[in-house]
Amino acid sequence: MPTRRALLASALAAAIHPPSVGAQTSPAPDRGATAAATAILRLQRRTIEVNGRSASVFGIRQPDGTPGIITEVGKPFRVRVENHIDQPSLIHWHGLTPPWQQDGVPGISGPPIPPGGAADYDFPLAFGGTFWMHSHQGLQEQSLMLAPLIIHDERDRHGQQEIVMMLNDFSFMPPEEILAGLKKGGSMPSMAGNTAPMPPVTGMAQAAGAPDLNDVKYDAFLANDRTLADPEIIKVEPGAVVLLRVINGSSMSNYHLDLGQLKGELIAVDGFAIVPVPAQSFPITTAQRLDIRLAVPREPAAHPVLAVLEGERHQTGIVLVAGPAAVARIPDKATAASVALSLGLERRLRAAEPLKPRTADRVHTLNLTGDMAVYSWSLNNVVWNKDVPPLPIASGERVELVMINRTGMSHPMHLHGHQFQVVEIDGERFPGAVRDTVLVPPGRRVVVAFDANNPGLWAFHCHLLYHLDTGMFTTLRYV
Ligand SMILES: [Cu+2]
Repeated sequence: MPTRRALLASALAAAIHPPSVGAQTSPAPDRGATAAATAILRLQRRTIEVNGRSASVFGIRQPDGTPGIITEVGKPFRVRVENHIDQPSLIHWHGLTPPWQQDGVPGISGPPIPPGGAADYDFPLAFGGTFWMHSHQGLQEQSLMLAPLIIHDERDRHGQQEIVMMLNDFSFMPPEEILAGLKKGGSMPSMAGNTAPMPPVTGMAQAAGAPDLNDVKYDAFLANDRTLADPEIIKVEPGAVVLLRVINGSSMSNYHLDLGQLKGELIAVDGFAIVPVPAQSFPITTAQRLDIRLAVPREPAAHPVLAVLEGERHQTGIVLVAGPAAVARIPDKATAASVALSLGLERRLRAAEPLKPRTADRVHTLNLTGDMAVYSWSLNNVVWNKDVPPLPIASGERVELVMINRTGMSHPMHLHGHQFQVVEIDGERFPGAVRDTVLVPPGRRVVVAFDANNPGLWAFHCHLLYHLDTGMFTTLRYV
C-alpha cells in the first residue's frame, strides 16, 4: 500500500518551492516512535437518504464511525488519513495553521493521496474552537467529503452540552455535471455588468441592481445529513445553557441562522472569540462557523434551529427538545424569502483578542473579478493556474489584503494557514472579528490584516466551490 509521510514541522527550514500539480514532494523522514495515539480518518463512500431517495456521498470517519475529530488544545494533531475511495483525495484542515506542507491543498501543499494510500499529519494545536475539514481535491466537497473538527479549550465550560450543526447543500446531480451546466449558462441568472472591465467602486456603493444569488439550484439543504422532513432531534435540559457550533459546509450556499424563540449569544466566529453579540438571527457564509451560547427555557418545548437560504425560502435545521414536548413537522420552506447576506453584523463584530495595532508593511489589492458568460472567475482578472506567481510577502510582516468585489455576486474569501482580522469595510476602519473567511458582497471593499508568522506557500480563494474551481484562487508565499 503506497504511503506518504507528510512533512513534519522540523522540515520547515527546507527551501520552499511550489510543487507543480500532481508532483510528489519528497517524503520526510519519520521523526521516530512517539507514544501519543494517532487518530485514523477514513475517506469513504456512504449512503444517505435525501427526500426519500438514497444518495451515494463521501464521508470522513474514524473507524468507530465518528465523523471528523473532537480534540483538545495543546494536544498534537496527530492523524492518519486513509483513502478508501476509488479516486485521489486530500483533506484541508479549514482554519488551522499547520506547517504548509500539511495544509491539504493538492498541487500547493503536496500531492493528493492515491486510492488505497494514506498520509500522516502531526502538528501542535495552539488554539481551540470550531473548525472543519474538507477535501480540496476537485469537486469532492460537494459530495460531502467533509466533517467537523472541534478543538476544546479553556472557553468550554465543563459539562456543558455541545451541539454541532453541519449545513450542506445537496444535489442528486454529480458535481461535474453541475459545473458543466454552469459553464453552459443554462440555468444561470443574467449577470448584467459583470463582464464589464472594472466598474468603479466607491465607498458604500452597491453594484447596479440586485445581487445575483445561488448559482446552483439544489435538491435539498441538509443539517447533519438530514432535511426537515426527518430532522435530527436533540434532547436538551430545560433551563440549561448549551453551546451550538454551526459549521456551514455547503459548497455554494449562505444562510441566515434562525433561533426562533431561543435566546442566543454569538461568542465566536470561525473559532475565535468575539465580544458577545446577543441576537436571534445570524448570517453565515459558506465555510464560516458560528459558536452560539443558547439559553434553553425551563418550560417543556421543542425549539427548531433553522438555517434559511439567503434570498430564498428554502430552509433546513435541527430541533432541540427540552422536556416532554411534541415536535411539530416543520416545512422546508419559510413563509417568505430571506434577504441577501449583508455586512451588517460583520461591521459590529469586535475581536475579543484583536491583533496588536500596527501599520501594514505590505498591502495587496485583490479585485474580485469574473466573466459570468463563460463562468470564469478570477482575481485581478487573472484566472488561476499553476503558473501564476504567488503574491510575495515576507516573514514578520503585517500584511493587509484589500478585497474589492467587481462582480455581481458575493464571495466568501478564505485565507489558508493564518487567521486574519477584519479591519476595514468601505473605508471605515475598526478592530473587527479575527476569522478565516469573510464575505465580500457585490461592489463592496473589505480589508483584512494578518501577521506573516507561518512561512510557506498558502492558498487564498473564494470558498464558493465552483468559483474556486474555475479560477478565483491565488497563493501567497514567504520563507
Ligand atoms: Cu466566489
